[in-house]
Amino acid sequence: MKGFIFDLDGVIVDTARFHFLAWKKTADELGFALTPELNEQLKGVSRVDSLKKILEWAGKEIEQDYFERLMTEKNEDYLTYVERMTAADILPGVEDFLRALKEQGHPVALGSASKNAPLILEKTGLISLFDTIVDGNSVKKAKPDPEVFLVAAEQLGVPTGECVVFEDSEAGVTAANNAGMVSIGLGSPENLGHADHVYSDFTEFTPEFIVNLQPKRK
Ligand code: B16
Ligand code: MG
Repeated sequence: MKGFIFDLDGVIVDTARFHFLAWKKTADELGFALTPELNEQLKGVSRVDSLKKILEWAGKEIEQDYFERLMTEKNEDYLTYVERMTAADILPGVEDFLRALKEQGHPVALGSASKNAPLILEKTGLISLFDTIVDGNSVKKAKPDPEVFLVAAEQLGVPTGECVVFEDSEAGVTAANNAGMVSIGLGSPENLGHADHVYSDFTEFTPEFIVNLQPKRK
């Protein structure tokens, strides 16, 4: 396998808890109590679709202006947490794994729904390890659509069948499968059972794992 594509939230850093705190404030304003269980369904989902889901759960319909204002306020609140991020926020084993890939000369891309992805990679000091960043600013279709990963493969100059995707969300694994790439789920086999391989985190990978990865049969 040649190209390696990483999701951001839940794979490289755990920003889900910051998204949760910020969306909880929005939900409170709408008179709705957002639970950690419901927040699971917002993982990997774009900002606009996340607010649509919260409004649906709250049983509310609002004007476009108010919708825009809630999105802006949520993002401003989320950014107060992101501003404080450092390399200490990188999930276990990720940095060593990324450095090993670079040393072996593999092209590496980010494939995330977040519009804040470049800022988070700057804050954690990882940005120079990526050859290209494909994020919520550069793609239109949300996961499970494969667009984000197909664009990443194209920008890396690697055929889709020779790419591996690391994902923590159900929709993200489906997107990788839809792209015809090898999908590696980070999390629990209960919700990521459709991935080609499932691991709890990057400390579980051995160097042989990458060498022995086989392209997906069509
Ligand atoms: P932003 P990923 C996703 O990141 C998050 O999982 C999701 O909760 C968030 O709503 C989305 O990014 C958009 O983020 O508001 O920063 O543009 O998992 O695709 O890296
Ligand atoms: Mg994710």
